[in-house]
Amino acid sequence: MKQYKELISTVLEQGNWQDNRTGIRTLSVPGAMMRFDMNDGFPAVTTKKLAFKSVVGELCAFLRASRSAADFRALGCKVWDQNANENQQWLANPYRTGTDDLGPVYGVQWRQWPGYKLLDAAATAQIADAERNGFMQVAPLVEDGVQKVLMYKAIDQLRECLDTIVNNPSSRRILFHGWNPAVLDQVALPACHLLYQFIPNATTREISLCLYVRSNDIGLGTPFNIAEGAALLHLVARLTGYKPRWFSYFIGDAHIYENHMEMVQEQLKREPLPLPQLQINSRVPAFAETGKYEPEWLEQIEPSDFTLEGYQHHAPLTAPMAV
Ligand code: UFP
Repeated sequence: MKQYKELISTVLEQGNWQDNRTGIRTLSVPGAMMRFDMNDGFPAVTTKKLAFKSVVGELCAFLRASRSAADFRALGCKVWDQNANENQQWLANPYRTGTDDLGPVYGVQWRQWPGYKLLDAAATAQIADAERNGFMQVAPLVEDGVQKVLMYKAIDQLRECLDTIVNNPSSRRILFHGWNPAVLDQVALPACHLLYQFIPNATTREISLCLYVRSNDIGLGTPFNIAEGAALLHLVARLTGYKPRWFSYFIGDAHIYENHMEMVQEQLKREPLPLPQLQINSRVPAFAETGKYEPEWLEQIEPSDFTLEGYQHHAPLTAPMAV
């Protein structure tokens, strides 16, 4: 995780102070990138302790399309409590359904993106094709004097990625998106890590992931998000018969909060330690061994199915999260 230290140094040396909605200033750099080779080990931060249980808890909750902080807590992840119940803007949002509700955050978009089509009622071939593709007719309506049919499908973007990795690995369109403009006003937090693209190589049997994060809190968010993306890459690789390889991590607004300076400075003094290995429980079938494609493990996997082996780290460091 030398690259994490380099990112901290870059922001400290080249960053500019910026104001933002949280009221806590940040030192920010517009655009940063890191690339991790999974052959070097699992990219867990070593200059402090990674909250690994919370990382895999959140990942499992996303995979189950959870929208309640209670579901995240039940899986071992408390990081959503503040966003659900302390952010004044969210508390006043008419779409919030009650305590712990987060709205249709990440996982809902990953697994149940609300997709609509408005088709001419006369275009029967189009309607039939949409129905074959899983869309259903929800309502007839008239637009500009033309009779139309409104169709709906909850799109499981992640499942479609896995299907494509298995059936058409040379595709350069294997991606899922968390940024749904139609629901930005309905969520406790618009997606930060938002564009995931898988790149399998059918010859080497290696699979890589490119992730774009629009806004990243380098002190607290970045180590968490790197580990979560890498764990997802390992899981997808296992379920589709590939070996995880490169994880490229792109950041838009890369920032360090003013009250995190001590935490990051302390890490610059520490030497990175050898990386651990990620193990996924053998009960989760490896396609490469069984020859059976079982994508339903996406929602069946438990946080306890992920283990970090040989994780060495320096003393834990904490700092307040800006909400
Ligand atoms: N943030 C992350 N990673 C996440 C997440 C949030 O770094 O996974 F959900 C940070 C980035 C930023 C704040 O500091 O939370 C979100 O604020 P904004 O929406 O104003 O960018």
